Amino acid sequence: MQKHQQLQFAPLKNDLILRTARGEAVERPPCWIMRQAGRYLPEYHEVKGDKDFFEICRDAEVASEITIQPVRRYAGLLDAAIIFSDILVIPQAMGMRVEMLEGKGPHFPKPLRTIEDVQKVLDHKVDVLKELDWAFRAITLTRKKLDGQVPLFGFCGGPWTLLVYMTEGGGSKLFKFAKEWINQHPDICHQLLQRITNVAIEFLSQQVIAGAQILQVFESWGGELSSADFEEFSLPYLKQISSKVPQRLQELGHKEHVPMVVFAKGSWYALDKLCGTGYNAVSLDWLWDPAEACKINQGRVTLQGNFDPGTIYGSDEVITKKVETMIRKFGGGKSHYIINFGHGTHPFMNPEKIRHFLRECHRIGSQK
Ligand code: 1CP
Repeated sequence: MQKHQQLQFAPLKNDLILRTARGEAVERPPCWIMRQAGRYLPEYHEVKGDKDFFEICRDAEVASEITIQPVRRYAGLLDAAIIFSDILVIPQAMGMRVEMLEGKGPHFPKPLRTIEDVQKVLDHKVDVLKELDWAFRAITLTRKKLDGQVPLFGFCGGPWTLLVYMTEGGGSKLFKFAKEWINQHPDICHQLLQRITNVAIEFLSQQVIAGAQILQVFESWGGELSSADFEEFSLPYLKQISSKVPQRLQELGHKEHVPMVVFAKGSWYALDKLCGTGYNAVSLDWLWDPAEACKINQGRVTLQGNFDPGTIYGSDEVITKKVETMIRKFGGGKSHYIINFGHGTHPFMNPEKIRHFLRECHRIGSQK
């Protein structure tokens, strides 16, 4: 067993999201927003300038500043921070080159196209602590700077979503390469998914050791799989992550329970199974009618979501009305509910509209 000394941090002043994720009754639903740090905030662009995206992720001082920016701007309105990083740091740790093209998104100059390409990745031994040491340093520094204001999320990409990026070489519309891989070479895909899963388990566990207090797994391309393929190529790996991270944390001497959230965007057919997969919370995209999702969940887990991010382009009145409906349909928000968007913020969003959204979530969520 690895010897490990637990880091000491300031006590939490706001543990609302942790209590909610554990299923406790709460005074109001906690709020945070996927991609709350970054592109829509002028203060992010000021700090980023023309620096490379991954360069700023690796700079603990800058990454922690960007993580805290929304917490500072929306003082008292956000109940969690999420570390500024990206899901693609796992493929990087596995030996692949990933660039972030300005205005275009992620780009892999050498995506996995042949069996030999995959074999090379499988042969590459990954030392998570060494390869991702910058991520742990950024988390520890952020946790110190947060000084207990709100809990800090660690995260990673779901194994299937990472396989998509590694084979497609970037974002995709048709998923031609990923679909070729799973339909022509399912066995080697399983080997790759297993390897990604192993790295993800160690990465998430070490994020907690570094200071993360809650974890989210982003299976953002879940909805590109059929129900049967989701069961084969995504669900078993998501399940391993939720069961093995707590085991690994025990080995590492971490005593507190760390809530885990899963977001499988578009995988509506899998909600019932996801509610029984060992995660404390399941995040829903905005296509869900919350009442339907609650019916399927039957109180097993905390649900998170699912405001249509596009509503932020509407008037304050429309935002208020839709917040009201959402909270009501999630059962009023006094337990088993975390407010979030159904997906991330967009670069063009007006930060003041987001403030209105958060204020209304607090006001309506606090009503008796
Ligand atoms: O507040 C935060 O959430 C910041 C941390 C964060 C997270 C959790 C970033 C910063 N990215 C992510 C996760 C992430 N990255 C996901 C899962 C969540 C989701 O579905 O949105 C995905 C799919 C990515 C991949 C990625 N990284 C994309 C999507 C491209 C595509 O295929 O459609 C893009 C554009 C990025 C770059 C990126 N990551 C983060 C930011 C702020 C940016 C934009 C960089 C910039 O323009 O400055």
